[in-house]
Amino acid sequence: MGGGGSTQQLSLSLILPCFNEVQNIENTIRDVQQWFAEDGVDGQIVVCNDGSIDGTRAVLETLQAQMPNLKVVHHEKNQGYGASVRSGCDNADKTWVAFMDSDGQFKARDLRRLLPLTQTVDFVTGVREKRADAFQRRLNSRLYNMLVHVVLGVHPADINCGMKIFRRSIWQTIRPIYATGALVNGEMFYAMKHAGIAWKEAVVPHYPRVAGSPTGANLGVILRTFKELWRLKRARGAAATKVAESVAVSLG
Ligand SMILES: Nc1nc2c(ncn2[C@@H]2O[C@H](COP(=O)(O)OP(=O)(O)O)[C@@H](O)[C@H]2O)c(=O)[nH]1
Ligand SMILES: [Mg+2]
Repeated sequence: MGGGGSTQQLSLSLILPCFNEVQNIENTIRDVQQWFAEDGVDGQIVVCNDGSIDGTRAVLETLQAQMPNLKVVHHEKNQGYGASVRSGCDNADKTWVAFMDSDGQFKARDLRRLLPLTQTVDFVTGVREKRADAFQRRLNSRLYNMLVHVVLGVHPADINCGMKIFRRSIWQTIRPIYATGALVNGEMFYAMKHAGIAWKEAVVPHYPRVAGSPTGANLGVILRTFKELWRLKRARGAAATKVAESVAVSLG
């Protein structure tokens, strides 16, 4: 099965934004490799290690020595989820680019749900079927989705679903300029809206985190989410570009 719907082999770079996932990253990478082998994918994995301080770097260096199709990009300091997705995509070499979380909450083989839709559009986004997260996290997300719908005028069902796939040829058009954090997805949808790029969505499973801690549980991240919401709200009514800019500044 090939991206674009042809029967030819799928050429895919899978991006894994990764921050302090020493307990998960190896399993996640091995699971991706297994799926590549099962489905005969011409696959590359690009991990963006975003300044991890928990030993993630050493694990990645060991795996890199064993896996020729594993590329690792390091940020010396933590720059945020959005910056990490961006660096990963900048380093993708294959025809299609997908990204998903490094913590095991998505499974690469579930990209099978998105792939058929790449026959007709160049960007497919996931919708978490039953989100395996705590109430507070889900509530934050719901408010965030509503606000981004209103302010940026884009309407995906699950903006920040961590599983997405797109044709690499559109990357320079959708590449986020302002967002270094969670707004990264909103900015991509906004860019697609203005460029007239069609997208579709597919339901994907979401699995509980089995090790490590979600950053969504940190007070700092919750406050940052609300700060982001507040900045967006204050900027409402201004040109959407200005909105993105102010949010990016607030995320600094
Ligand atoms: N690059 C980068 N990735 C991050 C950061 N925070 C979280 N992540 C990654 O983003 C993914 C989702 O993070 P997680 O903490 O599980 O958030 P949640 O599942 O939305 O609650 C995981 O793969 C994390 O390793 C960050 O500051 N930088
Ligand atoms: Mg998670």
